[in-house]
This record gives sequence, structure tokens and C-alpha cells, in this order.
Amino acid sequence: MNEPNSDDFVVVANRLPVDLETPTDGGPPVWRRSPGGLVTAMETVLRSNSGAWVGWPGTPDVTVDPFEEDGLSLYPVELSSQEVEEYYEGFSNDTLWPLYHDALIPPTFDRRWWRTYRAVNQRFAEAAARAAAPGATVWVHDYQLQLVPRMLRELRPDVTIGFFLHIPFPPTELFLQLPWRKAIVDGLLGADLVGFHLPGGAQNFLYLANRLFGLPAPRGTSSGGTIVLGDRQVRVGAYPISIDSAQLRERSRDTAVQERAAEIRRDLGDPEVMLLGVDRLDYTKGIDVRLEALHELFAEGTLDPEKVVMVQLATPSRERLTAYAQLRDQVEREVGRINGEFARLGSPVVHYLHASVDRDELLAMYTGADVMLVTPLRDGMNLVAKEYIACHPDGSGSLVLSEFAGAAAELRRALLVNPHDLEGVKRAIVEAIEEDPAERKKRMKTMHAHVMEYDVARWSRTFLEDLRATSGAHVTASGS
Ligand code: ADQ
Repeated sequence: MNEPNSDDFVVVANRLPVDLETPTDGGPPVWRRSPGGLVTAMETVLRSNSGAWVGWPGTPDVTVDPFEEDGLSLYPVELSSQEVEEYYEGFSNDTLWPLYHDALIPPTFDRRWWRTYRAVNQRFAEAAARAAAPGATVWVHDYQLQLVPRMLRELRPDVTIGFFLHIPFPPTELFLQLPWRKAIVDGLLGADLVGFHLPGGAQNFLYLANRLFGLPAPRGTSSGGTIVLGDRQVRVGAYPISIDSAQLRERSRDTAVQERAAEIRRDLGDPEVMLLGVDRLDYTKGIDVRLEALHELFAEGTLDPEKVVMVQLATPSRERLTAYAQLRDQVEREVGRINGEFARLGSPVVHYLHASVDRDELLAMYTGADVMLVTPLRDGMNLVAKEYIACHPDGSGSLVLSEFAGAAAELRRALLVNPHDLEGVKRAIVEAIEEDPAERKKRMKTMHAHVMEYDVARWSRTFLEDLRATSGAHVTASGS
């Protein structure tokens, strides 16, 4: 491992693209690649820009020096257990996460958490300042690091700074509840470009910056604008994130994946209809909504449990937070209730896996499923909806999609539902099953074409081109 030199392009995110894991057999810790959406999204850009990545290695209380891995310079940021509790689980996931998702549970406003959030953001900014070469471009990601743009600008006025928020930016009335609202908006205003998934988020931010700081009305259009801050300008815009669509489509066509899809259906007892849900186990995702709808459809006799089965994959998430532990209990009770009432021996109607599955297994499930149920109460984008569409190039399948997922702004031909309207969700599930096959195919083909065209390479390219246009940022927007 070599100590890296400073880089022209730096990504700053809460987590590194590799996790430090300690094997249970007592062996030395190993680095494991964590192929999340953010890693995939950034990979192409990083590879063509001699990039660096600043982030936490996922284990508290370990000090790791910067090192090179697979052509990437990695700058680990150390967090103590207490900081993980206060900055990550506390302020990020028990204050900002619920507040930015429509306050689905009441956000906790804790002054100590806030102080730790600020201190940890400062540490990330300092690490980014060390990693960045003179005049570099730095791309900061997500709600855990909203103060970094301002802190970094103070340390390194020579760098160009972009910020992207992966979760929704809330309605202004909700944001204004935050006791530290001004500091957060000021933190973001340190960037040259602030990006959101949707124009609505960009508009909310523009309004707040204007209201909290009495700035001149921003110039712009319905999808974004520019804020003038003395001799600086901050551009604000909408950049809906996507997936590596071509790669997913190709992989899902692979014989092994196709065979596994057929095998999964056989294992499920060759049902007429396979419904699928894939989510992190999070209260924003509306897993309970679709289970309740399904329960009622079986209870009324609208759907036949002999013919319809559901698979729900739920990735374990934030398990130390009470709201997440409660949600898990609730979901597992509901699964038990449905199976208790409608399953036969050896054939459950809901197959529930509280686990993360590997990529090919996930693609086999997408490929095998007749209906994908994506019913979040609020979601920044929701990549699962796009992944499912990418895996159905032949126009098979059907997507029930919440209006409150960012993806609904693009996937207009999905069966769109209001997740608060249970009757509407039930109707959409039945429609997905009974719809005229030709009509269903048309919907899926239209959405497939969209997902293929608007992929993640296009997302990062567009963002970086706009960032470069804010000044002479040193980055090649690649991936065309
Ligand atoms: P998430 O809330 O994590 O992301 P999502 O966009 O759906 O939600 O991404 C989840 C990813 O995890 C998908 O790539 C999916 O395939 C994978 N995944 C989920 N469950 C899995 C399982 N059981 N096994 C294996 N893989 C699984 C946040 C925001 C979203 C936004 C993204 C990207 O909350 O709104 O779309 O960031 O910006």
C-alpha cells in the first residue's frame, strides 16, 4: 500500500467504497468492496480522473492511514463509537432522515448530536482539504455532510465544490423546524453547485436560502437557479440519479440468472403471480402498506393465495434505532398474520427474507417477478424501481410505484399509487395482475427505453459538466 499524493478529483461521502471488516475467526481485518449505488455511480468518473475518496471505513475507533486501492486513493476518516452514535445514528438518522422524509416519525432535536455533527463534518472537510490537489474538484455527497462545502471552502478557496443530496429536500415548513436551519443552508451555500433529485427540492432550497439570508431573489427556471452571494455564485439544480442500466440489462439476460429466476419460481411452487418487494428495512419504504393491501386482497377473496405469492427482501438497516426495531417487529407480525391466515403447510404466501442478497440473486428475483411493488411514503429517488425496469427489456412485468418516490417523476407509465390510499394501492395491485398484456407491455417498454437512456453515467456527466461550467473545474465528465 502506498500513501497517495493529492488528487484532482475527490469524492467525499460518509462511507468509503470499501468497508473494513474483522473476520469472526479472529483473523486480521480485511477490506471488502461495498458495491452500493454511490460507489457504482462514481466509479466511471473516478477511474478517468485519477480520483480520491474520503469516507469512514465503517468500523468505529480504528485509525487507518490513507492508501491506494485498485487505482483509487482512499482517505479514511476516523469516527469514535460515540461519534457514530451522535453524528451518524443520532443527528443524521434520527434528526435529518425523518425530518427530510416528511417527519414520518418525529425528528429528535438534540444539541449534543448537533455539536458532534459539526465536529465530524469539520474532520471530513479537513481530510478533503488534504486529499485535494491545487484547483481540484471536490464532490460532496448526502445529508450526513451538509456542512462540509462551507468548511472546505474556508480551508481551500481554490477548489471547486459540488454537493448532491440523495434524499428528498423537505418542504420549507418542515425544514424551518430545524433549530440549526441557518447553519445547514449556509453549509450548502459553500458549494458552487448544489444538486437535488427533483426540481421541487431545488426550489425549496432556493426559497430557503433567500428567506433565511435575505439574499436577492435567485435567477432561474422551474428546475433550478443561481444564487448570487457577493462575488460568488451558487448554482442549484435537479439531477435525478439513475443506475448502470446497460450492465443490469446484460447481466439479467445471462443464462445463469435466467435459470435461477426459473428455479426461484419453481421453489415458490410455480405460482401464477409472483409479487416482489426489495427495500432496506426502513419506515419510509412503505413495506407495511403493501403487506396490508395484500392481506385485505386475500381476506376479501379478490386474490387467491393458491395462485399469488409475494417475496419481500428487506435489507437489515440502522438496527440500533428504536423506530427501525419497531418497524421490523411490525413487518414480521404482518407477514406472520398473512401466512397464519392464508398459507398452507409447506407453502407460505409471503416469503420474507431479512437479508441482503448478492447482485445476481437480486437480478434473478427482479427477472422472475411478475409485479414489483415499490410503495414508499417518501423516497428521494428509489433505484429499485429502475433496476426492475432494466431487467425487463422484453416488456414483461409490471411496476406499482408510489407517487412519493422521486422515480415517479420519470416512470410516468408505472401504475402510480398514493401509498396513503389503501384502496388505491389494492386497485393498482389487481390492475397489475389483470391488465391487458399488450397494454402492460407498452408501459414497460416505454419505461425501459427511458431507463436505458437516462443512466447513471449520464447523471454524473450532467452534474459534472454543470459543475465545471460554474468555474474552470478540473474534471473530465466521462461515461458517455
Ligand atoms: P436507499 O434508501 O438505500 O438509497 P434505493 O434507491 O432503493 O434506496 O437503493 C437501494 C439499493 O440497495 C438498490 O441498489 C438495491 O438493489 C439494493 N438493495 C436493497 N435491498 C437489497 C437486498 N435485500 N439485497 C441486495 N440489495 C438490496 C438512497 C435514497 C434513495 C436514492 C438513493 C440513491 O434513500 O431515494 O434513490 O439513495 O440516490
